[in-house]
Amino acid sequence: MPELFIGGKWTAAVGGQVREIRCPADGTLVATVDEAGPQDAARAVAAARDAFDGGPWPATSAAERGRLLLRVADLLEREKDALARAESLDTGKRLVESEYDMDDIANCFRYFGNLVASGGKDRIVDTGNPDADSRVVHEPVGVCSLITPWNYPLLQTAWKVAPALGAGNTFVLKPSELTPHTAIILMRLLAEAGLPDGVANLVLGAGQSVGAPLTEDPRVDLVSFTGGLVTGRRIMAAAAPTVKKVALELGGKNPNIVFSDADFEAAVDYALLAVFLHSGQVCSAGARLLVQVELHDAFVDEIVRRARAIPLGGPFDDHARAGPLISAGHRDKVEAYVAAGLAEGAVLRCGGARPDDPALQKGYYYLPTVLDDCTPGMSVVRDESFGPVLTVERFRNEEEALALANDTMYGLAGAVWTQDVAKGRRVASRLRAGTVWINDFHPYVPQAEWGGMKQSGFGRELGPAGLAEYEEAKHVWRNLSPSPQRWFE
Ligand code: TXE
Repeated sequence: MPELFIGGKWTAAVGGQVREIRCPADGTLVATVDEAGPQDAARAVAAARDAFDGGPWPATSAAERGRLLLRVADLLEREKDALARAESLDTGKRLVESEYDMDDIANCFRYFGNLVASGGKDRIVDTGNPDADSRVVHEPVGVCSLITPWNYPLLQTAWKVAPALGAGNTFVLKPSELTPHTAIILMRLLAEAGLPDGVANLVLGAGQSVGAPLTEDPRVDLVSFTGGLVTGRRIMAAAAPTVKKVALELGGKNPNIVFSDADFEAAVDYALLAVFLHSGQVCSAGARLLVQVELHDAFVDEIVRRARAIPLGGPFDDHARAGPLISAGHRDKVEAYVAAGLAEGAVLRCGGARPDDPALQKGYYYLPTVLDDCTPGMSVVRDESFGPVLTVERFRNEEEALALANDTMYGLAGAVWTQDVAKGRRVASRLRAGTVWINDFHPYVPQAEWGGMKQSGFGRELGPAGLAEYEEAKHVWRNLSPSPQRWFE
């Protein structure tokens, strides 16, 4: 069966192109899928436009839209095993991590389903004028281009698709060309749940040939993008001529601040989780460890001891705790950042190489790496390496910790470790980031907004604001007893 989904039909690419999808853990061929081009992007936008302008979905009641999202959540649970397996084959991620993701994805649909069905957002405005009826209602934005990355393929998709549908929009989804499979399954489930034809459309392919047209097409009203900073800047520029609404989540270079009064065991454990989860390919990864000088030696020694012991392996290796990087090119990039850091004076404490294990040679593995004695000017500290690379900097006091933490163009997430409640709160309030954890790292819930400050982007996903991104507020004023005003007399 062809893999593009346009106007309710499965279709091949007009140009007849296909792409091989290979598992990053060992390079084996997962499948060959249709590779769309600009004409397919245009067909998909046309279908989404028709479904918005003339189809039933935007006018469907909020209660019914909410019910559909709840049905999708049930179907996602039913297909959890197949989805998790597909996600792991595409990404190389451990199966157990994909299974966690699938639970979160069903919960995301459930959250937005309930939020939408509960309604209550529209309001009557008290104008003080008994002859006027003034209401503010919420309507869908229109046709949305949803462009997603490869690190959490279906999760990032769910954060966009669930609120976009909940608000009554139609969309064209373009997942990363490296990880298309769970998006294909999602389309089947949306159709099974009863979504009308043309509301959900899927095109697969490269950023330049399929993604870019989705950001330029005048028939598109909104672009929601999660991915890299450079692509985000391009998308913002591409959306400007037609003044589309844009929401961007562009990653981070997130500080993890550890004060000397932190709970040592817990802080070490979470510092490892912060940076080495999914081999660092997490937008909120705690890649910059800022540690108070008194604690530095003992803390970093323990991190290094434990980082050396992290077993690497493929998605179905029960013994593995971390997997490969997404591609050979991405591993090259990570290696270049480490090399630059070392050239600039960082001290290699562990890792900094590919593993020797013969069983791992076909995958894009890279050892968990700790670089000590880092300074704010180093490129490995400033830029998102998006790999298993922890940089360590020292600070003397709270002011210095905050100055280092905020010395970044990004502002997605950050954490502070201290047993002093007031200090934790003070630091949290002064961190310029969209999410702050105190004595924790990585948890999120669909009820709470997610997004960045500074060049991590703008707009929010999840939470009530995550739904509002896909809505327009409209003021409707009704004059109950119109009479001439005679303004010009
Ligand atoms: O991302 P891209 P890449 C960061 C991370 C990584 C870097 C580059 O630092 O090393 O980005 O990764 C589509 N118009 N993040 O190159 O290009 C592309 O096809 C429209 C952080 O893989 O941003 C894919 O679907 N779309 C991040 C999506 O954009 C375009 C997660 C993301 O790919 C396009 C991933 C264009 N001109 C990487 N060019 C996070 N925030 O979590 C590409 N795309």
